[in-house]
Amino acid sequence: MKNSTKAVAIVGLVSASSAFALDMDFNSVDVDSNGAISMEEASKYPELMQQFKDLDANKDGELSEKEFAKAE
Ligand SMILES: [Ca+2]
Ligand SMILES: [Ca+2]
Repeated sequence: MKNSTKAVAIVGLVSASSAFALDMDFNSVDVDSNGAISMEEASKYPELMQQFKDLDANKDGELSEKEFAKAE
């Protein structure tokens, strides 16, 4: 019971915060096509920014395609 309530709440949050999580793919976020997503590029995607530091496994301040693949 608790889980289904939580799922409904999450669905509500996602639809309220627009659709960028749905069509966020590496090539479109990587505006300059250098193979890495800088913080500046990620800054257009608030949901990505929230995860940026966690996703940046090697702490170089950019997300490789492999690091980005872990984004939700
Ligand atoms: Ca880039
Ligand atoms: Ca990195």
